Amino acid sequence: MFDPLLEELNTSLQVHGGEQSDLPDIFKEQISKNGKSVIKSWLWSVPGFRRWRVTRLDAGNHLQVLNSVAYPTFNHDQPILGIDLLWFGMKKKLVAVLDFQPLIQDQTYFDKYFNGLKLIKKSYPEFNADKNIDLYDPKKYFSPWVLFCKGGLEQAEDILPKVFTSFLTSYLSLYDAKKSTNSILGSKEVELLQAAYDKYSAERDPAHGLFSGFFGRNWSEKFLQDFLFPLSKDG
Ligand code: BLA
Repeated sequence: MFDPLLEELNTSLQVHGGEQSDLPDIFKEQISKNGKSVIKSWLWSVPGFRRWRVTRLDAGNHLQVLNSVAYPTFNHDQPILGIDLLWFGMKKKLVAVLDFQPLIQDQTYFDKYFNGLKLIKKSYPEFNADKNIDLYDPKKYFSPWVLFCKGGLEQAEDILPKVFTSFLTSYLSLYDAKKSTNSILGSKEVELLQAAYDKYSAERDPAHGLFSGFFGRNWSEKFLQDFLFPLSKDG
C-alpha cells in the first residue's frame, strides 16, 4: 500500500543530498516467527539532520506500515518530522498521522515553523481527526495542526498521496528557510528536548506489543531502544 510513498521519500531524500548510512543487519530486515511478515528499516544521513530513519512493515493483509522520524541537528531547532501510516487491509482501515513535531509548545515557535503545515491542514479536512488522539498526550510533541486521518480506501489511495507530497515538501523547506533566520532554542536545549522526545515516545509507542508478537520480545526491545529511540537510553 505505501510503496509509492516510500519511493517518493527516498527520491526526495536523495535530491536533498541524503545518503544511506549503514545499519546493523538485525535492524535492516527481520522476518517474523511465522515467516509471514517482514520489517525493513533504513537510516539516512541528510544535510541538516542528525538522524533520519524509515521503517516499513509488511504483514500482508493484516497490516502495512510506513513510519519515519527525522531529527534535525542540534544546532537547528526546527520540529522533528513524524510520520506513522498504517493500513489494516482486512478491515480496509487507514490510520495516518503526519506532523511537524514541536520541541516546545510556544507561540513564537509555532509562528516561525508551522505556516506550511497550517495550510495543508486547511486544504484536507479528511486529515482533521485530531480529537481522537488518545494514546499520546496531544500537547506533548504534537502540534495543533497534526494531520490525523482515520479513514478507508479512498483516503488511503486518493488523498494520502497528495497530503504526503505537500507535507514532505513543506517540511524540507523549513531547513532551507532556516538558513537565514535565528534559532529560538540553543543547541543544548534542542539536544535535551530531542532526548525527551525519544524517552516519551519509547514509553508510549503503541507498536511495542505488536512488534513483540511478530518478532519476539528481545528483538523488539533492542529495536525500540537502539533504532527507533536511541536517546531514550541516556540520562
Ligand atoms: C497509532 N501507531 C499507532 C498504532 C500502531 C502504530 C499499531 C495504533 C493504531 C490503531 O489505532 O489501531 C504503529 N508505530 C507503529 C509502528 C511503528 C511505530 C508499526 O512507531 C514502527 C516503527 N507514531 C509514530 C510517529 C508518530 C506517531 C513518528 O511513530 C507521529 C506522527 C503517531 N501513532 C501516532 C498516533 C497514533 C498512532 C498519534 C494514534 C493514537 C491514537 O489513536 O490515539
